[in-house]
Amino acid sequence: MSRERRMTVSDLFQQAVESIMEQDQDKALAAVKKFLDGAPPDPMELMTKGFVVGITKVGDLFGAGKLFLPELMMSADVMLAASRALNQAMPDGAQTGRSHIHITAATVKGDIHDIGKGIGIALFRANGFTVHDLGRDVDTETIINDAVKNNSTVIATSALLTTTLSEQKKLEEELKKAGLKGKVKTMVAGAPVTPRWASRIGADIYAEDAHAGVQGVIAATS
Ligand code: B12
Repeated sequence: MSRERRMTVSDLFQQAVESIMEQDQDKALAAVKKFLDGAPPDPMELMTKGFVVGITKVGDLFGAGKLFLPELMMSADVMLAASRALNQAMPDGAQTGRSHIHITAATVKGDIHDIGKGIGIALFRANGFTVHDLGRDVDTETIINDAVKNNSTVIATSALLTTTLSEQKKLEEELKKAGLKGKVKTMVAGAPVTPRWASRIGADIYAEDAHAGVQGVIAATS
């Protein structure tokens, strides 16, 4: 890749960051289009090096009381539009021979954050897994029922609030009660989730990010 090309790509990362901070959907989608026009080997790179950086900055400003909920919501909307546009460019995982591996995915009860889950699911699908996306604010019983119905190999949950982390613990407890612990592997993810939390509650896989999630499923099934 030439030096000039590298500069262009890093300019697009910067444009993506700014689009989230400025709540500017046109700017975001223009960055996506320009990025995809360059036929990047990893379409998600614009997400991780651009949009995620932007939403993290917005979250920090919100946490510090320098930005308010309506702006946070508008930034999140821009983020979701960018995610959808990038997801469409993800490779089709049909040729991988992994479609028999089912994953039940959800954001836990009480939590409506689903941007990270969306990225995780896009990568799971691009890697050939069959994903049952239950959405957000999903209770434990619904998650377990879906995993049983679809004979899922992995249940992946996302929690973004310190107050909803306990739902991941509850899932482990309910799986134990139902005699399913070990039969279906659990993956925990979300910004406040740590390897320590995962091991404390007895989760099988900790996914720091979407790529780690894919590697975790591959390791659990090979
Ligand atoms: C966007 C956002 C929102 C949006 C969510 C929109 C949506 N559709 O998701 C909106 C505006 C709705 C929102 C609402 C709220 N939010 Co909010 N939000 C955020 C923000 C800024 C970004 C989250 C995000 O999408 N990050 C980008 C993604 C990519 O990161 P991620 O989710 O961590 O995902 C990565 C990994 O964790 C992992 N991953 C995550 N899930 C999964 C799933 C799978 C399967 C896999 C494989 C991997 C994976 O992979 C991803 C990267 O590859 C965070 C700040 C932050 N830094 O986290 C605050 C934040 C989480 N929110 C916060 C708060 C307080 C709220 C509200 C309570 C605000 C309010 N007063 O109403 C409400 C909660 C509503 C509810 N009941 O859930 C606090 C939480 C504080 C705490 N200690 O719990 C934060 C930390 C902001 C802050 N600094 O104070 N929020």
